[in-house]
Amino acid sequence: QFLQNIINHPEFISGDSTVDFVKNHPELFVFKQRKDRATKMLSYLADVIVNGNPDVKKVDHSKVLRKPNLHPFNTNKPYEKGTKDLLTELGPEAFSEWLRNDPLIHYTDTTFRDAHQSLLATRMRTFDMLKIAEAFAKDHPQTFSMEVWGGATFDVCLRFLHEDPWDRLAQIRKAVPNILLQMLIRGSNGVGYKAYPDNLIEAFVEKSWETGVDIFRIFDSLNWMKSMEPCINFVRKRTQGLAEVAICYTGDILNPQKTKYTLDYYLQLARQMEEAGAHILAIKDMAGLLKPYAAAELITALRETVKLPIHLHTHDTSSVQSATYLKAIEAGVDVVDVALGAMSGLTSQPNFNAMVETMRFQERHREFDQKSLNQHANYWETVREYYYPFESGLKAGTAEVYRHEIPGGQYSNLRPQANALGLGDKWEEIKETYAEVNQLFGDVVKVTPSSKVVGDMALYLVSNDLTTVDVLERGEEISFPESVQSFFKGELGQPVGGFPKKLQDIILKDEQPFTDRPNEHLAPVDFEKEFAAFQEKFGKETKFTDFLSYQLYPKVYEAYHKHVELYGDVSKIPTRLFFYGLQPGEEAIIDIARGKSIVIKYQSTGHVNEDGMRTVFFKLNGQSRNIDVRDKS
Ligand code: BTN
Ligand code: 3PY
Ligand code: ZN
Repeated sequence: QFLQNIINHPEFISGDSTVDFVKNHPELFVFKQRKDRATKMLSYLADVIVNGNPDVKKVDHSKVLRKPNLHPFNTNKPYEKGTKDLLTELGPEAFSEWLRNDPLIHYTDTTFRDAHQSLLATRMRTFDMLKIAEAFAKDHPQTFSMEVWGGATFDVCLRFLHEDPWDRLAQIRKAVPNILLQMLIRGSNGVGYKAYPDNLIEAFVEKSWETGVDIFRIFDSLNWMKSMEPCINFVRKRTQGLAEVAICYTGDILNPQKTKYTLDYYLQLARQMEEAGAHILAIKDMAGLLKPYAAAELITALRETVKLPIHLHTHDTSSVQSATYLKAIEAGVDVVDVALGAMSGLTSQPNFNAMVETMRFQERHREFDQKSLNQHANYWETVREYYYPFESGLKAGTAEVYRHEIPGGQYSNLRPQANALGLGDKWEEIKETYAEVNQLFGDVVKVTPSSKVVGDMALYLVSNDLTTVDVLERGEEISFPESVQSFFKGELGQPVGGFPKKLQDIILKDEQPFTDRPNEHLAPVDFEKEFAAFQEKFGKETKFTDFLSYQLYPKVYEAYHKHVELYGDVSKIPTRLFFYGLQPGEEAIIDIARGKSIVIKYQSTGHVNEDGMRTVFFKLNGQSRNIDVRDKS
């Protein structure tokens, strides 16, 4: 601040300053506020106290939030060896072979990624994960992997939680050195919603591996091999991790009327993935459409078709997906994705605890300490309560999903989006329109980002009182949402069976679509030049990973960076305080760095003055500290 005051002084800027400049200007020593770490944190809390957290639309004052129920565990207990150690020992090829031949069923825990993406709009904070991550790794070292990164978490981390996603990954890695960590990557779309230059994806993959990712679950939102191939190669070339390539499952292979996504279609795709260098084959059933008897057929046929181990992922939107897992396990699937009790079910994954128990005394059972698994689930039950503003409101399983085919991760998002557009009471119509748009588009694979295109179109039609028939009959007069235009231009790649030509002409008007990889139209990133320019703009202390975040999400990163300048590292703030602030008289101890904690006591807030400001009175480590905040109401 002092230095800032000097260098911004007009006399100093004009070059008129002398050696006595500092002595002649005592006012330079009057600092508005010393913005140390603690003050920044107080500024954040003061703002939440006065204005609320802008991400929380409605605070329920009657909610009683229990203290997170963390069971006591011995931090001195050593880590038992796990799959991460095995991968290091064997290397990816031999590891893949080992997995394929291991007779017992394996489990991937999705609690840190897909479970909260699908139940709580991706809002789970690093703070709540870190409190239990080490205990999980020590209590359940026989877990196959933990999905902890990628998908929508990257964006939401920066945009809404104001956290550095790379830092989250590094910290989880430190707490979990023994179990494989996995991420979800959208092939050429990385962790974004559009195509990125190939060399950016390459750098992203390499840094992700260095920071802690072992398994890269690679998919393309249209099941387009061409879009996945570069990413598969980057994982093989730049890392010693595993390329897990995912078939996105849609439709119903048992329905003879459905001729697009047939068993043969999936088998052929699996062969191409094996040829492209996959270490593991994943079935990514993002909407939970894979029914039990279909799973039996699919897994049996896949085991005969490829030599790869098979990893099954589903969402329990219909509530019957644990039956799908049972059938898949009988048919020889190698790994299934589950989430800890309190974070499971409905649009999330099937229940880890219950699945383990179901398998007990069966041939393929893998032993887990059930009492401990339940303790972990209980922790999440209490933590989940803090996130009530982000619950989707779905109360029971629904067979409607077989009609609308909305992915679990999108479901919890589409509804608030609809509410925000004032379409809350048209939810039924939106789901139905989603299904109709899918047919209009030629029955496409729907998963991020293609699912977002279908969702945008459905919202657009409903809010403008249009039908899919109107689109075909008088589409010339309609200006379609940007994401829809971009999709039909080929910017997300090519859908199975191509675009419906007539509709494509209507939407693109005179524009020409492309049919090759959208990435081929993008200039590669000049890392040296652009990283230097980035540091020029955001400061020398920024890291290469910051630069990658910026490349993927420029505006989001910029806002995040500004937030950090104002408020510091808010990831250290306990979740209840982060979302709801403190109550008058409340005291909190916050660990702001390793071995360094501060005691904050919130006392009161003053009246709003003529400039629209309020003073928030705190005690920081027993000393008075006042923060002025603009009242935005
Ligand atoms: C899916 O469609 O398969 C998953 C959707 C993921 C939702 C994320 S959350 C933030 C962002 N905003 C959206 O509208 N969708 C994504
Ligand atoms: C994502 O891409 O975020 C998904 O979870 C897709 O299902
Ligand atoms: Zn999923």
